Amino acid sequence: MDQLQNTPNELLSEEKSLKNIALVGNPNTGKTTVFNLLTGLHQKVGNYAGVTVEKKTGFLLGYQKKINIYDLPGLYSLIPKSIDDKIASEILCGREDSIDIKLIVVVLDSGNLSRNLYLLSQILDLKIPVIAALNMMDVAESNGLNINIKGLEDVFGIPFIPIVANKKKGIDNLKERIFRTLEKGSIESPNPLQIPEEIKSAIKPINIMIRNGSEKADSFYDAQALRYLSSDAAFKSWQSSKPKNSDQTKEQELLQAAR
Ligand SMILES: Nc1nc2c(ncn2[C@@H]2O[C@H](COP(=O)(O)OP(=O)(O)OP(=O)(O)O)[C@@H](O)[C@H]2O)c(=O)[nH]1
Ligand SMILES: [Mg+2]
Repeated sequence: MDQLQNTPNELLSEEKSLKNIALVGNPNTGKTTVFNLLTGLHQKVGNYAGVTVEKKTGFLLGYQKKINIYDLPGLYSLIPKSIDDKIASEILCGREDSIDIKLIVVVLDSGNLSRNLYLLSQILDLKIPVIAALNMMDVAESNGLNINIKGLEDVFGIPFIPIVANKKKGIDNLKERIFRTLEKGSIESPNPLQIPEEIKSAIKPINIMIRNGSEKADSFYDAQALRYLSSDAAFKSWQSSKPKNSDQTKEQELLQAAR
């Protein structure tokens, strides 16, 4: 039989229908080390923050369908404070709507859990399936930390998979969990941020303003709106990421009205 050739349009639609996974986490938690193990690629890793400065992509090894993995620069919060933070947060928060992320693997530094869990809690508001990779378990162990994995799973309602990425430990487990989640499609975060109705309606205009047409979960934009309301610096960071011709006076008025 003749080899079938894809037309450019078919290739484009194949590209669009690809499932995407994003590797996200604080700087220097081992995201690229995990990315290299999942894709077989050899992106640069290094023992200091900011080694990955732009998004990189590769295909997930061992799964029956073609899955795209994004290795994103590290970030501390979905309210970006630096250019590097912005790359990852804009992909996750919907400015780059062409990338439809089906699963987020949050790579955590187990030796620095409390700081790392702050970002995880923000990511859960996105209502995209999340798996937490508890990386650097060797560091946690040598620091005498005994992490209660079951307790974390109960509180956050997502799987926590212990790994030591630079020793390739736990990677098969992580892969298996990724495959299973991709098959299942969706998970609900059992502990969403509960916002009373009267607050929700007060922040609605800000939700609409910052979502800017994006289809992402309402709960995420409600949570972002509350962050902007509680911090002028966060709101200014959002304004600075927008085109200069936006109506900043109107935006400021909306914020004041909700306060
Ligand atoms: N001890 C230990 N070191 C690890 C582990 N996983 C990765 N590393 C090391 O941690 C350092 C950072 O790894 P990267 O994969 O570059 O981390 P990253 O999250 O991509 O970093 P940025 O791109 O800068 O945000 C490297 O020196 C890795 O070899 C682990 O489980 N234990
Ligand atoms: Mg990296």
